[in-house]
Amino acid sequence: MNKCIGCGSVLQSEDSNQVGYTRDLEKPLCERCFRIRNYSDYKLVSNNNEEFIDILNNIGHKDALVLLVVDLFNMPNMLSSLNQYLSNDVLLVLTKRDLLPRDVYDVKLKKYFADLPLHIVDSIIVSSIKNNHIDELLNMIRQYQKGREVYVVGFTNAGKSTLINHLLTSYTGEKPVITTSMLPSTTIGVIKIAIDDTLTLIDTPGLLDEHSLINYVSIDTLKKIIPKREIKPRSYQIKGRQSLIIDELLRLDSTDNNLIFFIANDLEIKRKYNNSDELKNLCHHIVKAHAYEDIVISGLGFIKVMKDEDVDIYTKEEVEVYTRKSLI
Ligand SMILES: Nc1nc2c(ncn2[C@@H]2O[C@H](COP(=O)(O)OP(=O)(O)OP(=O)(O)O)[C@@H](O)[C@H]2O)c(=O)[nH]1
Ligand SMILES: [Mg+2]
Repeated sequence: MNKCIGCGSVLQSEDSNQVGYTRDLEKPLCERCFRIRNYSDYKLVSNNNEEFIDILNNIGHKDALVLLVVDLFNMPNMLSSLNQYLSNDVLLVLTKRDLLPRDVYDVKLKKYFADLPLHIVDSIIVSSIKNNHIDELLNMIRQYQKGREVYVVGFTNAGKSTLINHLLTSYTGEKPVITTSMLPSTTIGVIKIAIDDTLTLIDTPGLLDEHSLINYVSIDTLKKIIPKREIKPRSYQIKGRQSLIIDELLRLDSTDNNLIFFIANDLEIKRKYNNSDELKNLCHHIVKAHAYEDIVISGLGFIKVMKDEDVDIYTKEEVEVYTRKSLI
């Protein structure tokens, strides 16, 4: 039973619509990985969380160190639910730091996660793309490993495989092995990557956040909503009643407030002063936001609210909209 070295799926040549498909079982990569790597041709696979949860439960029953990788820009609301599966020592790796404004204090970001109901031995803020704090991370892994296996877990798209590739290329000089992409469920099975004789990192498929917008948009839209550079916060002084509209994705109605949007720079925000019906066909949420809270639109970003207000939000039905204490 051969496995694809890029995504960890079991290679098969029977069904081109299933994961692991290849015409040539002797080749190391499945067709989907080959196409992502060579043509940036992304193919969405449908997945459910059952297998992922089995993997997490298995890890939870071992004396292993867990690196929990969290995307600082797009962290899921149900992060704390991971405590159902993981009783391990957890090293919290907050990644994609490059996407948040530089002037935010790292201490503040770390403090945000202080109450996570997991056995967190330490935490670190990194960026795989910008190579920030990767040496410190490796030192921490070695410090807390204590001869145990090291599993890299988290939600899909958090950047787990990118981080492992980065550690691999930095410390061994080898080429990246694991397939990465902006699509959910890129990694399908468990993949072991040896960094040296004493350290092997075990990549795992990410849990799906079924409430995230990334599951419900086309690949072209996905390219726009996933930020590639540091996000420039966009501030809107709302005088009277106004609507702010982002593509076909979101409408926000607010009165006399000050709102700061943290979304990808490529997304245009249109301001409307008249009471048009644009996007009112989308699912309506009345969000009770308090001053200095974020309204989070799962998968799209967040909006910091400066005054208490019941804000009207219209977005796709499947997408979760909620408030949290402000991250920034
Ligand atoms: N800006 C930025 N993007 C990153 C960083 N790390 C990963 N990414 C991007 O995040 C996306 C997802 O990365 P992956 O490494 O495939 O994520 P994953 O957690 O392995 O996802 P699954 O395999 O689906 O569970 C890719 O588009 C990466 O380029 C980072 O430090 N900064
Ligand atoms: Mg992956």
